[in-house]
Amino acid sequence: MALSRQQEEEGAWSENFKSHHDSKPRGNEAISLDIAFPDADHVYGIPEHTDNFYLKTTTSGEPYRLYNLDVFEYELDSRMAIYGAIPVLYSHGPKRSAGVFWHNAAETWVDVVNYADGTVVSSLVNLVTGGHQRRVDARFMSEAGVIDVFVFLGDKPADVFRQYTALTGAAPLPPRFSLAYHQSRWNYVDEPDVRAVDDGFDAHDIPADAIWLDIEYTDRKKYFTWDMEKFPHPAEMVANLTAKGRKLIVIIDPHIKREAGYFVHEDATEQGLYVKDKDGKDYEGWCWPGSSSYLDFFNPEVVKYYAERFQFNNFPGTSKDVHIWNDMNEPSVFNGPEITMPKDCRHYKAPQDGQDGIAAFWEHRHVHNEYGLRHISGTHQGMIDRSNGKYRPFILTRSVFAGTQRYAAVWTGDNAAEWGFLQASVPMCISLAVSGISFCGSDVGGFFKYPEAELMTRWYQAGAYQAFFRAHSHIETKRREPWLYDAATTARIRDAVRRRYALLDFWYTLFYEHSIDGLPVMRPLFQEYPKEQETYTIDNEYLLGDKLLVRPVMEAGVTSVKVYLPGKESQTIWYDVDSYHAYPANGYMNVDVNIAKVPVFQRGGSIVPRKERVRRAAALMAHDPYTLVVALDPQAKAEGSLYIDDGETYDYVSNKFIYAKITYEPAVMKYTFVNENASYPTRSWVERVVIAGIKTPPKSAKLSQGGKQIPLQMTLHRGNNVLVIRKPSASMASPWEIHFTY
Ligand code: NBV
Repeated sequence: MALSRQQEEEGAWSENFKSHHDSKPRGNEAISLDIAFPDADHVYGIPEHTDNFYLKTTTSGEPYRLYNLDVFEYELDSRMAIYGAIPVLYSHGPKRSAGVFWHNAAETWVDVVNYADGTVVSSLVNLVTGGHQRRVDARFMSEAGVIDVFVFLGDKPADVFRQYTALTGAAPLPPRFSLAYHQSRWNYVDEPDVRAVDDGFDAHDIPADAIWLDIEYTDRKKYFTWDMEKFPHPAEMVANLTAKGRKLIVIIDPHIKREAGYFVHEDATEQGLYVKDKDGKDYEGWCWPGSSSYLDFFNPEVVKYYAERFQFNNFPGTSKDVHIWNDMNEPSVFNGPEITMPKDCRHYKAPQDGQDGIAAFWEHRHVHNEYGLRHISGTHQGMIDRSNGKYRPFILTRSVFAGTQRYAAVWTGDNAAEWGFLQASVPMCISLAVSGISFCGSDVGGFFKYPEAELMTRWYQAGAYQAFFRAHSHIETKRREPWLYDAATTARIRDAVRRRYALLDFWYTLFYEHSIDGLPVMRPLFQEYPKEQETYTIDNEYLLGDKLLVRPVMEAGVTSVKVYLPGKESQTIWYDVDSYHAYPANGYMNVDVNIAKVPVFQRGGSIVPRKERVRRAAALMAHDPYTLVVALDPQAKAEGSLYIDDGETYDYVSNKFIYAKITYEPAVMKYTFVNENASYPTRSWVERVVIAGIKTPPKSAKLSQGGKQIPLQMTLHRGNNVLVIRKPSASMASPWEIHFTY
């Protein structure tokens, strides 16, 4: 039976969704494109989902959905939309890599067919093509917009990952403290509570760099204000923290309480700064503060107004050491369709000739996935302006779009204290990392529910090797600061956090290098070993730069885990970082693990800088001495790098930093500067050089620096082929060499 015109157009010109109505003023605008990836074994990307890192054929079930949503208790192993949407997809196979960036911020769905999956479609094709065919097809479908597609071609994954960040930007160098450990909770309830948590870290000898305040610090969810009963002296509270080198991070959500007398609401109403509803009136939704409206960050006037709110005199109690957390910016609207803003809301659009009526504004439908990006870019602007461009801001965002990395770090939202969520944190962060966002982490311990000691321990151990390392928890869960567990668990958490601090300068160097080359910091194995097909589906281990391989223990009660060591063809050696025991790359091996063990391996051929003195916070370690761990390759060579600056200002832009290359070969180890006229007055020095995998130990070693020659002491640990040069005392402020004789 033929459909009537009215039936045919059902949903085309307006649509009802539960109790919501979408007026669809432009009617249907959907666009779609099919893309084939010949010679591809797998495709990756299009975060944010909880599925595996490699994408699966979607012929059964739903496509991957990209629509930024505040999903309550999101599911694991799912293609459902959650907080972030980055429409970039990569393919890879032994022959080549490719990428496609579908530049569209409207609701998007992506179907995937991998011909190797043995689905109906692919088996038909296989029948026609006569057997296994390496090919993946993808179909991008967006609800609105134009087709604006970028294609990246390369021999290997790094080529295409780099092209994507060349297009959308690499993360700028973050302030150094932000790579250290963060302590958060919804909520630290008042000033004495913040004080007690801060002191707790000292009392238990656990380093920490930032304490976080969630929404309850505000005067009834009015951002840029304080609850003056619970937080009567914010400036003093901040000063207490900064005296120990620590920072405060406060939340600022994008919804604004509609309350007479609240300055932001009054200004926004008077100056027309809110997102409009379909009829052009200020849109009113429901969020934490009750009735709320939403700043329209698409309007440059709004960004200007909002950025000014971060001026120190506009936000009393804040200083350069107060950084910002932007949550709920999908945006989350409790009474909106799918807990977000109606698609027919209106955003500002720059005036252009001849545009009136519906062409004069952006429908929310067109720009939905970009709302959070605009929010954080306003925060970023405000934080730079508040110090007249002197200090680097740190921002954490939940909503994500292409380009988010230029402004903020990302966390994976409201997970739960379950092993599955710990496991999901790795593929989620690698997927974000190849999509530009290296600065990623999950709520350590899980947001909902309570982690028992083993899960908590394993989460800290895993978090210590993820870029963004923050414990956080729901307001209704039992308190779980590290010392609230039994003494043995507290000790293991302490150990995990200290492991992070020991590697802080390594992390900082990786992020500096990322800002230059745009490559993921936390990277999938196949990025470095693109020909090794076993690596294509590994997403429970990853590399930090090209130097450390991490396989966190993410399973309950295990006494051994399988670790894949890549690089057989190039005869790579991997050194266990705890024992310096050398393992040849030979695919999978079993590694025994007790509750204290975190399987981490250093690649032979690399040098990793460490700082091993324990302090309360990163700032206090700035001038501490280094231990350089040299892991030898089969030719007894290695190289690494080190970046040093003041950790917080933009002075590095005018060359006030040291970017050093460190090389080792049997005759000489060298520390040289890569940046010409490098200048940063570091007081750091080398307190130890550890050389792992030494076959022929030298008889003597001599440091030469600034025209002086100093003989050095060495100890050989025969059992594990490790040579330790004790106290070379070379200054890191100028180049040096250590010469060996045999
Ligand atoms: O601001 C409260 C929470 C926050 O702790 C969490 O990290 C965010 O993801 N926020 C969500 C709002 C409500 C959560 C149920």
